[in-house]
Amino acid sequence: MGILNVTPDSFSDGGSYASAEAAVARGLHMVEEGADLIDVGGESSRPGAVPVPADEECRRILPVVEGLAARTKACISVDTCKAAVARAAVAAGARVINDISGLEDPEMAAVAAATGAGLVIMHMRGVPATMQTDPCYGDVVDEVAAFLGARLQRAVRAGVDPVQVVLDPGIGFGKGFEHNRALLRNLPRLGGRPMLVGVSRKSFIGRITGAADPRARTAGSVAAAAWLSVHGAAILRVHDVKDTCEALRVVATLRAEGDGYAMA
Ligand code: HH2
Repeated sequence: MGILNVTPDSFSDGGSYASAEAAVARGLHMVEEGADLIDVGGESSRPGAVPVPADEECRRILPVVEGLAARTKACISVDTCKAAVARAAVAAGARVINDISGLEDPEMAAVAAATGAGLVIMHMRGVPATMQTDPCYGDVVDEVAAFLGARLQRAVRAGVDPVQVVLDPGIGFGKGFEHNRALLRNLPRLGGRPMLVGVSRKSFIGRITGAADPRARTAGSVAAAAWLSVHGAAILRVHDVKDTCEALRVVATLRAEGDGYAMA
């Protein structure tokens, strides 16, 4: 899943696209580089970010979703917490709703049920404005698993088919370094649906590699993606599509059986 933020303030790629055409071109480029999904977002969720009104979010994303839908068969997802924005984006051609709030908007599950769109349910503790202020858990893996299970049930009660749903531990969303590490090491414990993970260029990576600038975190992000691809992640949300796809191809080749050699 390639990240396409049409925001002025995203932590890594904010303000990168001066026009909808430039954003569409970037999305198409990520498809050429190997992305199966393009995640279009119009509201930053970086720590401390302030909410964006629905009409402004629509103004930012709809021309990009429409432009991409007209020009690629790749799956377009919309990164939004608002049911009204999700509904408009699906009408414009998005096929997946990526809800980082995990269904806080009471109408969100109904939009997925009515449209049949894929639904990413992510765990977040608190809201972006305050979520990194001393997050505390007992057992973070148990608590996130319980939250994701409960929100999956909420979706099913609203008429969503479980096969529409992908779950996400929400790396960096109301979690400290050790919380993130525990979640990444325990993806199979987090629920009965495929897992999406977004760790690309986040401060979790910078804390390990020492890279303060998010754009200098590519190697660390690719290493994490490669590791996650063999430890329970089904979808990886990334900025650096080409590098990640190359790493995943190497991992897949090394894992493939049939060459007559046993694993040591
Ligand atoms: N992370 C971000 C945004 N959306 N969606 C899912 N499902 N999982 C994630 O981990 C996730 C997400 C934050 O990253 P980014 O979009 O690069 O930055 P910003 O929120 O500043 O726009």
